[in-house]
Amino acid sequence: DAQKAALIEEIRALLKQEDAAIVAHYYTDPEIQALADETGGCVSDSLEMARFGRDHDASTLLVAGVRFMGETAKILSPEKRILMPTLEATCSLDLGCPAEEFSAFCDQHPDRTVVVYANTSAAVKARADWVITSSIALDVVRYLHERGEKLIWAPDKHLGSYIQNETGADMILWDSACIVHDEFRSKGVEDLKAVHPGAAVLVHPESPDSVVALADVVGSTSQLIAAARDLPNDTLIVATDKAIFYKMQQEAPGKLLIEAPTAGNGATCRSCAHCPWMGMNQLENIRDVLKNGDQEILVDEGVRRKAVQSLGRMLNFNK
Ligand code: CIZ
Ligand code: SF4
Repeated sequence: DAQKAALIEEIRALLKQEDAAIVAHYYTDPEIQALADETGGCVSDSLEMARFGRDHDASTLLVAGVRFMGETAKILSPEKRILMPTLEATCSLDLGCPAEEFSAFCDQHPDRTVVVYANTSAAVKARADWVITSSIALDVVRYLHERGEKLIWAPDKHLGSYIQNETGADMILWDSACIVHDEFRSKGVEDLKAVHPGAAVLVHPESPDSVVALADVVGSTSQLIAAARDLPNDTLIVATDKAIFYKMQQEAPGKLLIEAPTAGNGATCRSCAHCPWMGMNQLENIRDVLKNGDQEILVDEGVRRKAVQSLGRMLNFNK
């Protein structure tokens, strides 16, 4: 509508004026992803977001996603101004792994290499030896396992357990979960498969083991989007945040995409397959932060210097 078109025009002008680029995650609302596409920004998974942020020449990055993604951008590009639509957008995995408690836990296992998921605070990344995203997790853990290293893994227990099963690595798992993916249930996926016997099942590894066990493809958001495009199946059952359907449907036109059921529905589920923090990113607060510059990500320089090493290992990792 006309009001929205005017808002988008206003944002476009502000992006130019502020020398800013937008990078948005696949779980943000479709209109945010469309905006990032339209304005020459980038829509991607968290590894690609990190690379885009580091390599783009804009002096301001507007990170539409959740806080750890803004912090990662700041860690990799300290000279850039990093803005977010709202600093209140966090993640249950980040919340579930407080830095002091985690550091004390690592101290109890000094012989173990500390590997953490990108979905953590800057301080947790600073304590880690490696930071990894879901798109590169298996490759890195396989490599460390082959070198005989024993690991601490944090914070997502489902992703950790999936990696452990796939690689056979010796891993102690931190006990935390994503409130979105933790709600998928194998029963619901099995029922859907009975109705659509030709369907392929695509699962993000933050989902419970019993759901991962039913998957034809397990992967990060960008890996699942590629699978939706490349698989021969016309029908796909997808267990991840439903905002991914925007990009997935573009990449797999004509295919039937079906949401995997969550444990609850409507009034009873915590997230109903859409991350409440990703949903805090809106056109209005994108406009506001470009005007006011108030929701800026800052990271302590001592923390940043340590975190850039563990993140750098991932970015420089070659299979
Ligand atoms: O927050 C998530 O669940 C992420 C980072 C997913 C992904 O694979 O990009
Ligand atoms: Fe965190 Fe889950 Fe939201 Fe991703 S979808 S930001 S893992 S709570």
